[in-house]
Amino acid sequence: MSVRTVKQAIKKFNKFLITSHINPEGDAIGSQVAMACLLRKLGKEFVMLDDSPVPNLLRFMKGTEDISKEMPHNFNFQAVIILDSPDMARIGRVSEYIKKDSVIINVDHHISNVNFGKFNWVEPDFSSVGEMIYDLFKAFKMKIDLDEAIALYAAIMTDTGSFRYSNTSSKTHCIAAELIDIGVKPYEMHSRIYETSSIQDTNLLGESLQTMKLTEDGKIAWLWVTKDMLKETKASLEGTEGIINFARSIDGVEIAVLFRETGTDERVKVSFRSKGKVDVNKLAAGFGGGGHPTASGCSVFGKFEDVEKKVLDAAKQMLK
Ligand SMILES: [Mn+2]
Repeated sequence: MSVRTVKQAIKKFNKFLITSHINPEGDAIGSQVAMACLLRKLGKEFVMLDDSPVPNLLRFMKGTEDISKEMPHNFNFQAVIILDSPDMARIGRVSEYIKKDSVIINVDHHISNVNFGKFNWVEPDFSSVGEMIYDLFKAFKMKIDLDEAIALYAAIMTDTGSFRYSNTSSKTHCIAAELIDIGVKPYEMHSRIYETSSIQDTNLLGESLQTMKLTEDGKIAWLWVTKDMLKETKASLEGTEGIINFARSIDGVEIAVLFRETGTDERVKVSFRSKGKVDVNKLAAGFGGGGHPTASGCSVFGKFEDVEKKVLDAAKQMLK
């Protein structure tokens, strides 16, 4: 399905629920608020509802203050727009409000998307859902205002790693250029999103880097964030997001792996990054996770050493 299908679907309904995935980042939040602006311009009613709170560093985007954690009373939506989520599990407890007969409009760019909606617009070649929402504005021939441009730019910038990852296309840059012409200031956006880490988060980075190891051939780099490190440094979980990039940035590394001990159970959150030769979406899928060919993740139960060995063995297998 294409942008046109989603346009037709939106035209049909008047009351929408908009949501995105748990632990949202720039693309999830930016595309949600931009989507909300578009619906408002079309004269539609909507509620934005997320499982997780908006990360503090993304609250500068206008509209984020309208993202609620609870469903308002008497809001009977006719359709739900789910953004940046490959499956229903990713939206967390928001799925409790979605009934069997609810009309779902699924807008996503994950190659692992399972087409769970009535309307499915899935574009694995797009850098971000932000890029897709941009196309939706164009399909409706709607003008993009500065606040919307900021949200779309934040979405695109986050998911392309500041226009560095292999998902960055000439179209991505053309869209960015247009958003800049509307008034977005790239240095300001970069500073707001990437230069706001705390001393605690930076100390955690130091601790985690100490654990970095390389396979003998230098193609896999991995590192850990443990519960003890989080406790010691008083860092936030949000502060662990960029750590994996340090493993990926080593010359010769094809696969970077970050192991994070998060909850109280024996669950390890595993993130993967690839420089492009290895499809880490497939690697994550082997453990029940998913994502993109160059960025993916999964959760693995078990003892630390066992999880590490299992995951690294699978990664080595992928390189063969
Ligand atoms: Mn995304």
